[in-house]
Amino acid sequence: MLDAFTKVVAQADTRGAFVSDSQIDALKQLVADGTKRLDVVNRITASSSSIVTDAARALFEDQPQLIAPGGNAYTHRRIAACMRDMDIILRYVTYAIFSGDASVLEDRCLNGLRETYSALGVPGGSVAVGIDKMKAAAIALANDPNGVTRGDCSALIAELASYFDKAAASVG
Ligand code: PEB
Repeated sequence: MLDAFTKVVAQADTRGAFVSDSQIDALKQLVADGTKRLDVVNRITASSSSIVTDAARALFEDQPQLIAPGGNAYTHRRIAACMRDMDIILRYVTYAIFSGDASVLEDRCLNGLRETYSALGVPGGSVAVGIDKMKAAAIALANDPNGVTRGDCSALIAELASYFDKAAASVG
């Protein structure tokens, strides 16, 4: 598990080189934008349960076969497992945006998830749709200009989107 700083150190050390000017510039920018990053983490964290619940509800509306007899989310036990999975994935996305690096998400959440789902008969494509719905909600929240100093958050939002896309692609 790396963050934006340890990633740069690991890469430099692999080359046996000092940290380069361009790497330092990129990290300077990351520090300068640190408050925005923490705001994004805070906002998503504070609304995590509604992000998950709304996304699951919308997923089951779009794909009612999931909660019908024979569906992978049929019975409350499986609906609960499904919502728990979405909550776990969202939690790891917040860790990734917090650290500025995808490795925590990749190593601790997505690694082997496709195989787990295929063994359990969980339809990965449907999980990917659920992730996409969480992405839309999280981005709307992160991009909401109300109550914060306005500034350019486009790079941060693109980074956030990329973590959701990575999660969706790893199961879809
Ligand atoms: C991954 N999910 C399930 C299991 C595991 C995970 C390991 C099996 C054990 C259990 O039931 O608890 N666990 C989860 C995860 C991490 C982890 C992401 C990362 C660190 O440790 N079914 C659907 C929907 C979808 C779904 C499409 C969007 O129809 C999910 C939600 N996951 C789902 C369901 C089960 C499950 C388990 C329904 C239960 C399957 C079953 O018991 O038959």
